[in-house]
Amino acid sequence: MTESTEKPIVLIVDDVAANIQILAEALKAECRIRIANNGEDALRVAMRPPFPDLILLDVMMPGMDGYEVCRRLKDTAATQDIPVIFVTARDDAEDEERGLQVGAVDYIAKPYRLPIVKARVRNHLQLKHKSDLLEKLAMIDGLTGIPNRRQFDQRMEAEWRRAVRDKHSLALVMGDVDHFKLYNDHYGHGAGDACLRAVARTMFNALSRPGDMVARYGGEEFVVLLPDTNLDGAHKVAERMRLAIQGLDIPHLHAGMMVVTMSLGYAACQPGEDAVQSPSQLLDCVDDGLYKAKRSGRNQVAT
Ligand code: GH3
Ligand code: MG
Ligand code: MG
Ligand code: MG
Repeated sequence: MTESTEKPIVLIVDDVAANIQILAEALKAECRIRIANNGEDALRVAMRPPFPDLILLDVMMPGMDGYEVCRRLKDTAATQDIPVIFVTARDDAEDEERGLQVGAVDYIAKPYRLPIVKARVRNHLQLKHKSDLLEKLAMIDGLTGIPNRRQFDQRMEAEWRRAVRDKHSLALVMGDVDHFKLYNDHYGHGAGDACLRAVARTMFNALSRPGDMVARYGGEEFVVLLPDTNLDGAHKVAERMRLAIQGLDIPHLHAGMMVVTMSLGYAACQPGEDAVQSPSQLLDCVDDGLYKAKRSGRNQVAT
């Protein structure tokens, strides 16, 4: 489900319009209904956002049958987690077994009783909602609420492939809070946590494009992913972030400026056409920049 307040989307697939009608009528109070009259249409609807939260799928249809539709949904990253329930007149055990084998979560044979269909749909929608929530939580850093390293790694891989395909540049900024161990030692771990939250919020607010991303990479280290951005653009973002963090004016008696500051490295490359051959090599570059910024006295940016 995209929004917890929005009704879930259910796609009903059947070659007989009257069959769709019955199910749609039964579910429309609780769900937003999408329909498809054949397998090809079903795949088209299912593979475009907003994705359905559940699919009710007929087996026997002219052209592509329900088993094949299900198999293809399960083979596609964007749709493989959408629960599929077969609703079909084929009621022998072999058919049911086959339906479950191709990845359906449930199998309802006709004649069915509508209240039971509704209850099963509701149950599977609830499970889907919970697993969506868990997946989202697994991608978020618990302390700061921004994306975690796991989400960063996934986005990085995707943006790298996209940059190769579109011949775009790709840039990274890596920031590390200066003398943060001393900050914790002097102000306490609770204050340290609050400081990290403020730093995360500030970096997030310093992003300017919708495709940009800032993630918590490790303890007091943050990484910024900048698609379609060159070295000059990365330098600007890094410097904007450095100034914004210094501007927070968080007292830090043991830091050079007497306030919390950050050192940042930045790097950019042309994926597929460059000496930099992989996401991890670009990360090495940005790490080198960060190391340089630290060595040159902190509270600065370097590449
Ligand atoms: P430098 O300027 O060279 O980066 O020095 P530093 O002290 O920041 O670097 P160091 O890597 O030695 O210390 C990082 C500190 O960050 C150590 C650890 O206690 C603190 N830290 C890491 N994660 C968290 C966290 O989640 N909360 C708090 N409060 N502190 C954290
Ligand atoms: Mg049919
Ligand atoms: Mg560090
Ligand atoms: Mg540090």
